[in-house]
Amino acid sequence: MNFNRKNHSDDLLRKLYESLLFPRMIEEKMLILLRQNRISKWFSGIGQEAISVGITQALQRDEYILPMHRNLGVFTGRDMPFEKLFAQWQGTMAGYTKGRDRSFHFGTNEHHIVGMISHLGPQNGVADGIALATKLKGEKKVTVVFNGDGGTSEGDFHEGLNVAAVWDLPVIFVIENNGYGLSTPSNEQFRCKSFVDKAIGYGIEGVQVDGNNILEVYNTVMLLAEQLREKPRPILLECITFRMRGHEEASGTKYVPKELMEAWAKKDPVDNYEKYLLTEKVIDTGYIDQVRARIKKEIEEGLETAFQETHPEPDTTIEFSDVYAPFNQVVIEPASEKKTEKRFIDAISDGLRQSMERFDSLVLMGQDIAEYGGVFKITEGFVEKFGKGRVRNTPLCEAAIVGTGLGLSVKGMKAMVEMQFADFVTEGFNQIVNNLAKTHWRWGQAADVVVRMPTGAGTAAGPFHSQSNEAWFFHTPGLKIVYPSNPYDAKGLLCAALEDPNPVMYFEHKLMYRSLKDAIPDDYYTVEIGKAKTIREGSDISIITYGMGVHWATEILDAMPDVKADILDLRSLLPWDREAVMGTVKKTNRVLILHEDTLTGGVGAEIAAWISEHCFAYLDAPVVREASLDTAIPFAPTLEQNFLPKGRLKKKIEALLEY
Ligand SMILES: Cc1ncc(C[n+]2csc(CCOP(=O)(O)OP(=O)(O)O)c2C)c(N)n1
Repeated sequence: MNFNRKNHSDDLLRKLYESLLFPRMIEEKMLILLRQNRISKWFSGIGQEAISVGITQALQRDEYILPMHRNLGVFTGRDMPFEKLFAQWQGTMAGYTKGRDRSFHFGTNEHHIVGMISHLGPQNGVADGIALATKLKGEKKVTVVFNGDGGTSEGDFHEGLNVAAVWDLPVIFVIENNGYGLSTPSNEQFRCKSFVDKAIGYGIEGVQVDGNNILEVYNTVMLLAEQLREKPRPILLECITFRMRGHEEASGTKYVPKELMEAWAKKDPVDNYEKYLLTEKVIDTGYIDQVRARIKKEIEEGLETAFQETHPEPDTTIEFSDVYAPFNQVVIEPASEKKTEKRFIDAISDGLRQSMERFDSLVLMGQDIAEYGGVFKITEGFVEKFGKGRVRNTPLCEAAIVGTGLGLSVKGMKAMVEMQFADFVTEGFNQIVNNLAKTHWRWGQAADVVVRMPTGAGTAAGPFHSQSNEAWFFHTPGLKIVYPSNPYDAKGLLCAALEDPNPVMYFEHKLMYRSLKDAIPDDYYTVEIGKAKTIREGSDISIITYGMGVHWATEILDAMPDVKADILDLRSLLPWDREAVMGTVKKTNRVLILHEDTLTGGVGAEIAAWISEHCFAYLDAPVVREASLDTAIPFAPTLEQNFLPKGRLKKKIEALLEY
């Protein structure tokens, strides 16, 4: 192994040596503890330490790193208190996630680290967001994100690189090429000879290093980081290495040929560097013994503290209270009486524009939203007013963009992501349900992202441009969902969603865009999230609904003058207004829940279950639901109308009244 010390001081060389020893010695201890059954699982990075250590030491302390499960050297390199790290792995209260997530799945802004979720890939989009924030703020900083070679097959990897390339984001995408993805060798994972070749495809530079050579890693990253700080752009850094242990300890390494193991054992990053330093007389055996003894003591002390702790005493109130970032919405009334007639779509545009004026840190991202103004023209004229930095056309990559939104939040900014159609949210689903929704609860980081969802049928647009998919998100703790049915609420709820530091799914019905108008306040105002609104009052039955359901119910009831009904517009689905629901049930004793989404497992199912559990004594009839058919959405207008619930509503109301 060739080591090039350049003109590094002896002190620096020793510092790198010590930094290499930390993860190695902790791991050796962990393997013993595992055999003693004192810890439950361990993902080993033995043999790969030079990568994490070299990179972390080459960066500035406040530059973000997004490590994976084999990058202990990142954590030790940022001088995290051992006892807290151990507590994290043990799942105790003193860890970084209050016992809620395991191993390296946590972040800490104090140390500028954003740890992975189990899913391989999403970290790349988040890194883009952090890098975008540094760029927009004019900070000259680099962000580093880690990937395994296996993980590069994930779409998230591709999307993350592509966005960084197009936006010239200062991100170093590290690939630790260690020969296997779990048990599957590289030749069954990808066909490219080396990952630097992939860089060409993204129009970026690729650099390959010997990942077992600490000085090569360190020198390369020092140089790259300096360049990227001055001239922001992404770099793909391939580190050739080998995983000397199983994917996790229980899985073993039987599938690795013995000769391969032996060959790589000779390239051990710690042993080789130690030998080099001894030869160079930078260290001697006395120094090695003394450093090892000191580190051993630190590890033992940290462990002692961590082992004194037990698993957290469950407190359900606390578990719930951390689901959302704290936010007490203060409803803002319009400053004046001034009103202008606006279509639903103009109300959305107005709310977005005023929120951009209010929050300098708000960034809008979506396909075709810049000069073109978005396919529905909601952001028309925004580029002229706010500039291309804050109004960003994105490549077609919903996952990376939602991840970018989270990365912006990590840096204290706000993001709005426009799905071109709500249907395409499938491509960003993982980022929403696993990253945005869970991050605050896991390690206290707010995900200040609003995802706008042009939704709904009625335009004969077929199965993939018409879906109502709010129920997919309704089931996910950590998200909020709002769904306005009129221009006033459209503006007020959007402004409220953008104020809220939590991830909010904002559903906007395409059919309402140009068909609804109303005189709404010119000034900025907000509508309370979680608050339903009674649209019509009557004592015979309650129709609990939202979105288009409000208009269908109104139209059908207009044609049934003898029926006196409450129409309750939920407006927010997560959280939904239980008090208002109970109020109307108590009043009419007969409930019909109506929504455009398909019936099975829809929002109505939850509300019906809740009513039967909590309002049974007030019911004179079973709670009934009307919703779309349990099929995909058909294209032909006749079929589409048959699919939607409106045509069945009158009969359902009559049956409920007759019960
Ligand atoms: C999206 C996703 N699919 C599957 C897994 C299960 N899994 C965890 S690690 C792993 C292999 C990863 O290989 P690689 O990226 O090369 O990293 P290495 O473990 O070799 O460091 C797999 C399949 C996962 N965590 N995420």
